[in-house]
Amino acid sequence: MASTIEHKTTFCRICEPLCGMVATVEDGRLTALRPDKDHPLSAGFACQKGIAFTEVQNDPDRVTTPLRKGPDGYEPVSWDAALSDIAARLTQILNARGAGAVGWYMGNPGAFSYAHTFAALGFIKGLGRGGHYFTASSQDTNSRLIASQMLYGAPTSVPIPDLTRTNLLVMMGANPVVSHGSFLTAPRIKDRMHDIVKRGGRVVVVDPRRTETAAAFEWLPVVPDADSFLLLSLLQVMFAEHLVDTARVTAQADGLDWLQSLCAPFTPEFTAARTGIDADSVRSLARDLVREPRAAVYGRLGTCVGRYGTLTTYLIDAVNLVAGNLDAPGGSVFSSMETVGGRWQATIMGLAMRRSYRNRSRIGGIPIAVAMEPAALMAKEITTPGDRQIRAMFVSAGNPVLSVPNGGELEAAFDSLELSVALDFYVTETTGRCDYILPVTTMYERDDFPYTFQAFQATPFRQATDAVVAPAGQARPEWDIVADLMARLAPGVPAFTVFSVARKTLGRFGVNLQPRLMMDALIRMSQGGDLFGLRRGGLTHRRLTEDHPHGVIVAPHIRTGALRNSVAYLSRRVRLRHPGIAAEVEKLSSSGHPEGYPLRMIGMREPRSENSWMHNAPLLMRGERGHRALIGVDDAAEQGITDGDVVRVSSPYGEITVEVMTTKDLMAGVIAVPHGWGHTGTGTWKLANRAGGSNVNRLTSSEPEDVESLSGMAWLTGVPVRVERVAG
Ligand SMILES: Nc1nc2c(c(=O)[nH]1)N[C@H]1C(S)=C(S)[C@@H](COP(=O)(O)OP(=O)(O)OC[C@H]3O[C@@H](n4cnc5c(=O)[nH]c(N)nc54)[C@H](O)[C@@H]3O)O[C@H]1N2
Ligand SMILES: Nc1nc2c(c(=O)[nH]1)N[C@H]1C(S)=C(S)[C@@H](COP(=O)(O)OP(=O)(O)OC[C@H]3O[C@@H](n4cnc5c(=O)[nH]c(N)nc54)[C@H](O)[C@@H]3O)O[C@H]1N2
Ligand code: SF4
Ligand SMILES: [Mo]
Repeated sequence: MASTIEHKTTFCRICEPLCGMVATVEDGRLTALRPDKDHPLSAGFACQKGIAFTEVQNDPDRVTTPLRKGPDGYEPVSWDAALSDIAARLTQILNARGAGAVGWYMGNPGAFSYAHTFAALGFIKGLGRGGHYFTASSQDTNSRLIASQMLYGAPTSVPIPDLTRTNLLVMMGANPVVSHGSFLTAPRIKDRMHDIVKRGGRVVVVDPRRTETAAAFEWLPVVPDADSFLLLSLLQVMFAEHLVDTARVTAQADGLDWLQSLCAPFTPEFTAARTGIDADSVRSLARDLVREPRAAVYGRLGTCVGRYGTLTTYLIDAVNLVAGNLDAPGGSVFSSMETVGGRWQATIMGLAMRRSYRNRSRIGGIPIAVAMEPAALMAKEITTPGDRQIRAMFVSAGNPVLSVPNGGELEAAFDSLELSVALDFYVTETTGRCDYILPVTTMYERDDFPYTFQAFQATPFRQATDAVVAPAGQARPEWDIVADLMARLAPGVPAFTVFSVARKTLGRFGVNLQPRLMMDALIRMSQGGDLFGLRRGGLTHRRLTEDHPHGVIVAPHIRTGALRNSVAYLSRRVRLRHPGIAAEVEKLSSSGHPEGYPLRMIGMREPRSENSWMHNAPLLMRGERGHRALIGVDDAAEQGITDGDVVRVSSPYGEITVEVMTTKDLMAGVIAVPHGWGHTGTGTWKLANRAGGSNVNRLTSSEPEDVESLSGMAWLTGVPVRVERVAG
């Protein structure tokens, strides 16, 4: 029989640019992926990870049937057997201890599936009060979100640089040439940054390492975790040199005087010793940011995961505001779907989130940022007895043993649970500790609309996709699994009873209550949408997939002069004054460095890794790739370390051994160690295990005092360490 070959247009959902892809499907099987030349933004670009996804899709190590842990390891079971047993054991735990005994951790890939996000949150909230919800955000973005909640009243109001129009882009703690951009959805981001230079502008990269991005543009080296000092001094200069357009800024914000006195002591001469950036450079950068009408400062992972992530992020926005660059073309702007009534959505969301922020984590008493508890405290939430001690954990799309501080502690904690369930397609260092692994669909086996990233689009753009292949084996989408489990729990759990009744009632009218319906409504009510028929030819979910498979640019630029829509405070004005921020400045000023740990550790993303989960794809592991750290040539020489040596890296919290390479591209006193390695054999991914590596999060702290106190962020950069050579 002749085989059928189809070419289906879709998009990649591994990282944030969401590059257009064309999938070759032969007899129902995904056999190749190539970049979509007709995608209006990615225009024929895709990276190695995106192309290699075929190998993940068809990986012989992939889990495609439900697995139950028995005395001799995992054995396949039916869905019915797995879900009935999970429901029964969960019911028992709920009856004995209540919803507070249950936790859910959703990892990074969850954010790329709207249905998954709804499922995870709906499940844990539906169990009743007290359930614990964790995500990768407390290792990634919560400081950004809380800075927004403080300044604009809603965590969802996150400004991004107006990439396509700016003439001066200051990038702090981001390496988009490798990461492809984060909280900034801009396919071909490197080209877009080169465009800035081509039109006569500048890109300044503030980073302790001369990264791939810094090497391509201007590098301004900074001591890890010292960005707050730099930003305070930029503000100090703007005020001291009377560069501030006070009328403009006071029209947008309240508390400018307060901010001025907050930064007054931080002259560039004072901060130079802390940041490694001389006073003249600070002064000229401050002047440039004010004088260039199209300038923006952008911070990302590196500025979010230090000890002062919320403060640093707050100060980035404050610099943009004070320099006159907030909500201005080419400045720092608010992208949004421009949904009808969006301003009121932000207001309601803001109220709800500011309310939930008053709740505290059981361990450590940290405010609950955006309804997510600090994952750094997850192990202690599992092991510390008392009311709301976690006894059952669900993990979806996450590998927290490798991604959360103090991986060793978390491993032991997982082993002590009464029930643990993973929704994943690999047996990993985390899922491999769970009682059950429930097989999920990959991104190409589900329909999607990248809801999470709509507010970060540098060019307002919509694309939706249908599944391009059927689920492998018995894999199911997360939403389906959760709905099935909910139905089996329903009788005992009130929220689920309501849910089941609503589903059944709507079902009678032919409506299948699915998150897709909500996405469709959102698309229809937003910029370019059909407004439920009021705008002829406008977009719907179906029109997007059928008539616009390559996606649609809905506006050439982000709308500016619309700050009021993004501010959720009833005043509609940015709020600068916050005692919590003043307290952080106080802490910053008195911070020190522990003795015996002369170096500071930073992270490093690699072009051929995606956090922990793509080390099993042969294409990405060519050339005997392994885990390697970088150390500066001078620091290496001092310890007698040469290329390829194995070193012991110790912090006050733990130690690892890792191979190092020396480089001239690091500031003195800094070592860079990639995360996501440490495949030790709990997982069954053969290639990943062979590559091994070490879990860098054995060096990071899970002590409540080391969790950032405003947002619950994990402390992942600028960690004090020392290095000793152990072998050649
Ligand atoms: N290839 C690849 N792409 C990825 C990922 C991946 O694992 N691999 N992961 C994805 C994920 S989950 C995310 S969140 C994004 C993140 O994407 P980005 O936000 O671009 O983050 P990173 O690439 O980690 O770059 C952070 C930079 O901050 C620097 N840095 C560290 N500490 C400090 C500091 O104290 N101050 C300053 N100014 N800089 C500092 C580091 O040297 C590094 O260059 O990338 C995504 N894209
Ligand atoms: N030291 C240090 N630690 C870090 C970071 C750092 O820079 N330095 N970065 C932090 C950041 S930004 C992040 S985002 C986190 C990431 O941390 P996590 O999200 O906890 O870990 P990942 O490695 O992304 O694991 C993703 C898991 O999801 C599975 N998966 C992939 N696609 C799907 C899907 O569609 N559905 C389901 N159910 N599963 C899927 C994969 O098989 C894998 O097991 O790590 C954080 N940890
Ligand atoms: S850059 Fe990200 S979205 Fe684009 S192909 Fe690579 S992994 Fe996929
Ligand atoms: Mo992330």
